[in-house]
Amino acid sequence: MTERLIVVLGDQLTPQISSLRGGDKERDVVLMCEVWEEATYVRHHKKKIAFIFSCMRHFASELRKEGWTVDYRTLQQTGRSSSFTGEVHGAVLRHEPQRIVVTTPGEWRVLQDMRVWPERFKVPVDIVEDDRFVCSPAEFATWAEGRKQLRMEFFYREMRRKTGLLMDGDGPVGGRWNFDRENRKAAKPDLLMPRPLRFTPDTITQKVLSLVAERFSNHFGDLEPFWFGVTREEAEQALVHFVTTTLPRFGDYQDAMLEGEPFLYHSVLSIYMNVGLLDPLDVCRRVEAAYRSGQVPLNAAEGYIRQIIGWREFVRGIYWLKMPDYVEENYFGHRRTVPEFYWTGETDMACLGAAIGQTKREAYAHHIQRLMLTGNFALLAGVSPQALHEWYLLVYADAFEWVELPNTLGMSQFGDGGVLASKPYVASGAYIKRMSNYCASCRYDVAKPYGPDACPFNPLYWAFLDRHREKLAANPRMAQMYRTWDRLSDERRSLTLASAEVFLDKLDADTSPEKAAPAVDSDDIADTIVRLCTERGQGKTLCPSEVARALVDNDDQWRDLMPDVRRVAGTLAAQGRIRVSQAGKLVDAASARGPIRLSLAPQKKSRSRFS
Ligand code: FAD
Ligand code: DLZ
Ligand code: SF4
Repeated sequence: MTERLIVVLGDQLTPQISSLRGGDKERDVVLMCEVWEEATYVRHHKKKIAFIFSCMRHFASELRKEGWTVDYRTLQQTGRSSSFTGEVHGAVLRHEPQRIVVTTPGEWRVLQDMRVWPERFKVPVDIVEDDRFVCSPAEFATWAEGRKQLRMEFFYREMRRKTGLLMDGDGPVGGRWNFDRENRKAAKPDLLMPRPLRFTPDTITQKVLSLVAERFSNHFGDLEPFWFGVTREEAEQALVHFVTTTLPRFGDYQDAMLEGEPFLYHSVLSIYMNVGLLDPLDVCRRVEAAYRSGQVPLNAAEGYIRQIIGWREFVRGIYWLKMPDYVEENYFGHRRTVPEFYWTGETDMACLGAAIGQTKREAYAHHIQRLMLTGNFALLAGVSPQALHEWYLLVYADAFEWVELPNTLGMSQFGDGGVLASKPYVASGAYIKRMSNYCASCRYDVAKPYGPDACPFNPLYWAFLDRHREKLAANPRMAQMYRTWDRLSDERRSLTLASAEVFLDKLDADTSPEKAAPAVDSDDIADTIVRLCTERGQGKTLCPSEVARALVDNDDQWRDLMPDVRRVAGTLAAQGRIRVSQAGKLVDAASARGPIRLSLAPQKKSRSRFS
């Protein structure tokens, strides 16, 4: 009989991961599974699925070489309706383990599913901490407690002290914690650009590429050329390549953007760190060593280390501190759907065309493109942070909810009202012109403030500030912008606002009706829930997606309606008209994460069954 069934997920590909550490190669079985639900709960970029599946298959063979018994289930074996829970169930039947061990997943949704496993499988489940981070969620919560504001810079100093990275006794090396002032140079096209290391797909990767091409052809993005590393050795080579060729200028050009240069001086290592092929702390130590041996300047080393032990750790702390409510936050009440061109890359705006085009090709855009191009535009245009969150989660190969959600909803959309950022990251075309060379080849004129040829970022920027004055004017960091806006003539202001409106109307008209966010009345949702539950019959359940699909007759729209269906279901449950359950237990529709089921409220005599 198997002692432990050790479940290893697609972003837990670290031989020393906590779930494996206490394991026994003679008596335990490792379960790894490619499952449909993980690949499709958002329609991930084809390259991302291929990357994860190939890394998983290589990791399984690495574990087998080390003597582990691995029960690896390919997508061909698990099939179209597979999920983690279904696969673990199958493995429990096959191996009859005495307990299940798994490292805490990176998504709240998956953790909620796991919490049901003990009762479902009648086997104890140890969900052990993911200690591949410098700061645990508990430590972050302690740090955050009692603070009026959570600011990365102060958290980062703590992490420097804790790790000893770039420390000189009790103080920072070089006398300053942060060398960002030196890191805002605009890149010149004639600079000699390094490129991330590329790898040729081996036979395992080639098989995965065929699988993804066959099964996920309707997903976003280009599958090939596929050049990501998929093993620990390849990730290590990519790290060495970065430190020796690219890191020296990472700091200088961290905020720059350049036409035809998707990677600039960025490391393209997040994919490897996020799935577990590189240890983030080890990466930082190697960067520090490069500084201490004189290979790279301090502004580069400090800037890079701050991204990892500062931002990466900080956003994870926020995620676990604020979930599950965080994902629903929408400070500005933005409702617009993701513009059509975010899916096609076809736009006259040269900067966005470049960022989205490379996102399609590479499943990668660097930070400033994500923040100041696609993020900035979406915020100015009033795109729903939830819709945008889904977009970012599916388009980037490094996107896992713990890191993507706080960056999107918090940093980029200010959807949390300032938990993560002290002010919205919004900018007009002037910023983009300063930091890039996109404007030179754009059909729009970055110098024009309004009118049909004006750079759309310009009127949208002022219209955004004007629209949200009540929420933003009191923020001291925004005061100067409001003063500038108020100094403009009435005529100039109204021409600017009109220009923004014309642009947004056109944006809406260009968004295909299939993708437009459905507007369905709450009463209609309530009627449909009750009707479908009644049709299904007493004691039978249905999925909220069935309600959403019944309300909109389009394959893409129903997802956008899901938050509303859950909200209305919660109201109906509070009124005692229906019940909302998860794995047979009554739950609160608003706070429950993971799949819920709806059913008619039981008649009085059967009510005791659930009490
Ligand atoms: P580099 O520029 O070389 O930076 C070095 C490393 O620092 C990265 O590999 C990454 O591990 C870390 N890092 C840098 N900035 C951040 C940050 N803000 N948060 C967390 N880690 C950071 N990063 C992800 O890993 N996954 C995501 O899904 C993700 N979504 C984002 C969404 C938005 C809207 C924004 C604005 C940022 C997002 N980021 C995300 C952060 C950042 O853009 C990426 O980490 C970075 O672009 C990855 O490329 P790189 O490895 O070349 O990074
Ligand atoms: C993202 C992803 C995808 C596409 N597929 C799988 C999979 O088939 N099997 C798996 O174990 N993990 C996958 N993942 C990663 C999981 O979604 C990830 O573990 C959760 O998002 C938790 O971070
Ligand atoms: Fe982007 Fe505006 Fe410049 Fe065009 S003019 S590239 S839209 S910032």
